[in-house]
Amino acid sequence: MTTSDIKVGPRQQRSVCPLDCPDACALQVTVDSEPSADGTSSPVITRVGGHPDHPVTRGAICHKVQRFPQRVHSPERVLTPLRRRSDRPKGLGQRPAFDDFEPISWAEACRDIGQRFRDIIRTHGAEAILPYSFYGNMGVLNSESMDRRFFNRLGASKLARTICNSAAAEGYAHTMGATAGVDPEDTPHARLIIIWGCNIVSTNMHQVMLANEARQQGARIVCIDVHHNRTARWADESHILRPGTDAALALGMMHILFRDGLTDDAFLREHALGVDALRAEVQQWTPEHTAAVTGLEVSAIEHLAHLYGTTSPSLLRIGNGLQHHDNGGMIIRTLSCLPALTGQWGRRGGGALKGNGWYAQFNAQALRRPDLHPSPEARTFNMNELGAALLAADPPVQALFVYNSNPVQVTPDQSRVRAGLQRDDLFTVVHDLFLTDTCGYADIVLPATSHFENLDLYKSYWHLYVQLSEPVLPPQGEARSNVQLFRDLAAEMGFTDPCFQDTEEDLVRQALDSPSPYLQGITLESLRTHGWQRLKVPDIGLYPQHIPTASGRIELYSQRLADLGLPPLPAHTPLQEPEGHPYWLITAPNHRFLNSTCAEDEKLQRLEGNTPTVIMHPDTAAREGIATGDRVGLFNERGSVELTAKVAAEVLPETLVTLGLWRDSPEQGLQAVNHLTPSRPADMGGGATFFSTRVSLRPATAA
Ligand SMILES: Nc1nc2c(c(=O)[nH]1)N[C@H]1C(S)=C(S)[C@@H](COP(=O)(O)OP(=O)(O)OC[C@H]3O[C@@H](n4cnc5c(=O)[nH]c(N)nc54)[C@H](O)[C@@H]3O)O[C@H]1N2
Ligand SMILES: Nc1nc2c(c(=O)[nH]1)N[C@H]1C(S)=C(S)[C@@H](COP(=O)(O)OP(=O)(O)OC[C@H]3O[C@@H](n4cnc5c(=O)[nH]c(N)nc54)[C@H](O)[C@@H]3O)O[C@H]1N2
Ligand code: SF4
Ligand SMILES: [Mo]
Repeated sequence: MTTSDIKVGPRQQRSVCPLDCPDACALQVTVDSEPSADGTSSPVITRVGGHPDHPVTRGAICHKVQRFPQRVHSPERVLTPLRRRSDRPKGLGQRPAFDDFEPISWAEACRDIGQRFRDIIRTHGAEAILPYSFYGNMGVLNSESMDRRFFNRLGASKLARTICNSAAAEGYAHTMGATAGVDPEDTPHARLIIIWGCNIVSTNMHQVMLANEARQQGARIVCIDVHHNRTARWADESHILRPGTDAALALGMMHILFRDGLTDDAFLREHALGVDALRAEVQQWTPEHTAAVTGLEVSAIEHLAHLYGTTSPSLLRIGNGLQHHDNGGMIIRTLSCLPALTGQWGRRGGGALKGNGWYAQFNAQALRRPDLHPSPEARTFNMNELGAALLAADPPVQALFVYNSNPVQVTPDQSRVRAGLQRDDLFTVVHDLFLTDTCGYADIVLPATSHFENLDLYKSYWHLYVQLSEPVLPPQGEARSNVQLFRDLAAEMGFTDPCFQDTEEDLVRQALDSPSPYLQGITLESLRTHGWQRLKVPDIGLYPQHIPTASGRIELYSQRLADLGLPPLPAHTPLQEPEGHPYWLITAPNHRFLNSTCAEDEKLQRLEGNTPTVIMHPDTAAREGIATGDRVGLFNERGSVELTAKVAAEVLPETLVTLGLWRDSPEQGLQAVNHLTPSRPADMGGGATFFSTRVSLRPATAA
């Protein structure tokens, strides 16, 4: 009997979804074995589903991740290190192909990188090297441990990881002190749920399940957005306003709450700072003025304020979309004042939820070792401004190391990003599972493991469970995890610090060795036993007993903001994009891609309609002479793309919406929307301003 005769049945194994999505679903993976050519057998994932026992995600997962067996075992995966062939120039707008590269060994790859890094450091100093990463894999080990140690020890330039939530994080903290809010498991207690700039049907599906429970008990669900999106269609009512005017709406609601005696004055006296100043400030925000700024009807504003002022507990689920604007920080700062006005904090299900990432305070010092950096004052680049970093930094960036991110697709002002990457003298290394468009500019491509192939520790930035994910498969081909990669590069560079010898288990222990009260009792061993554990967050969260602002109160007035030269009171700052182009363009995520991840999956593309569309109001279509199905050019000073028109009264006449980060296509031409988006930083946190984009439309060509 040979090994292949032994029938090994499928087994079930626990895992965690690694994608940058609030739900951080617990997965149940079916692994079977497949005979290999050499007579042995190798494990294959045949099914990925949700783990039924997880208290929040409860066995339900999205379509994207149900497709992970195909993704993990895809013939398109990069399985060996690759070096660009000398006769294949970088980029030039082509999609990268395996043919552009020659396979090399890991030893050669590490030697090439080490040699180039040593040369650059000798000639230009280590700050000529720039890491570029985000959360393509949310695992703490593979996103912010050995990698950070390596670049710190190297003395590289630093990266401000601002592309997602940094304006909101700062804006929310100015009011509430920390990125912490309502425990989503308390959602069913809410009687009013306002989903504000958050497309939860696509981006946070378990928030929908929890809100449906509230709805069964009589809760009303309101959606406030610039697009009548999937979530608006599911909600009980939907309000469509002008982009970037949400702070104005919140100020108008506050005006009515004060005017009509709908505020909880006892709560405000005890827990808030600056009530009188705010009351005076919002005098000017009459319903008429608010309507003129937001584009909403006066009656809608009165209705929203009264609903909010008379329903309790009320939950604001604040999204990421509305903070991807020039004024994004101040929008979130302003919205987060609302629950205090009606005294929601401390009532189960009442308050706001922008994110809960603050609670799981893993030991970042131990994981990332910032103390290893020889010059703590080293220059920092805002990741949104990658184009400028590559084209205009002085002294220049000589090497870029990309992992856990696909900047050619996700970073704003893509044409400048591509122009920067096109530089012949720039040495670019990309570590990924696939030949992304960023690999089209790489000198060296390194094969990354999927998260099914290594141990990692996960938190959610929404629910309150920490999870451990054990490997389900051995590394495929010659793939190496981020942890392994940077351990190997540290050895190549001759770094002898003991921290570069740490195993994955060591790293998990170090992460959990934190003074945070919320992590007490959570250990590698207990996670191994249970899979997940709830953070020790006090019942009903922090507020209002423990408000981690400087004053210990909810800061309706913020001295810190005044000191920064920003309005100390909640404010509406009109968007700054220069005139000249008539439309706002909102480039939000779609249902079936996860940023640029999954955008290469043809089945998911088909389900998304095969082609990116631009949604426009019938009046706009009539004025521009465009019909559904026409190809439409969108352009501004940064670039142009061509998309397919969808005419629908889902947006205001001044707004255009397109969903999903599609790749430029050999057949359909330029269609990656980040050709159009601005890289300038938002008002707070150096945040991204993707949605403060102005564009013009070009005459359509008939379909
Ligand atoms: N299916 C899917 N799920 C995802 C992702 C994905 O790409 N696809 N991405 C993941 C990531 S990284 C993140 S950060 C989250 C993001 O998920 P969300 O928090 O839902 O944020 P967005 O989808 O960016 O935008 C939400 C909504 O904001 C609206 N919006 C834009 N501008 C404004 C405005 O000025 N005011 C108001 N009120 N609304 C506005 C958009 O129309 C959109 O409907 O989702 C995660 N989950
Ligand atoms: N126009 C516009 N642009 C946007 C947005 C938008 O709404 N509109 N959303 C923005 C937001 S909120 C975000 S968070 C960013 C997201 O930007 P990114 O974090 O760059 O997101 P992804 O496109 O998912 O790319 C992640 C890459 O990491 C790779 N990867 C996955 N696991 C691993 C691993 O273990 N190791 C390595 N080395 N690689 C791995 C994946 O294959 C993928 O290519 O995009 C931003 N860009
Ligand atoms: S992408 Fe989000 S909803 Fe889908 S499985 Fe992952 S965590 Fe769950
Ligand atoms: Mo994000």
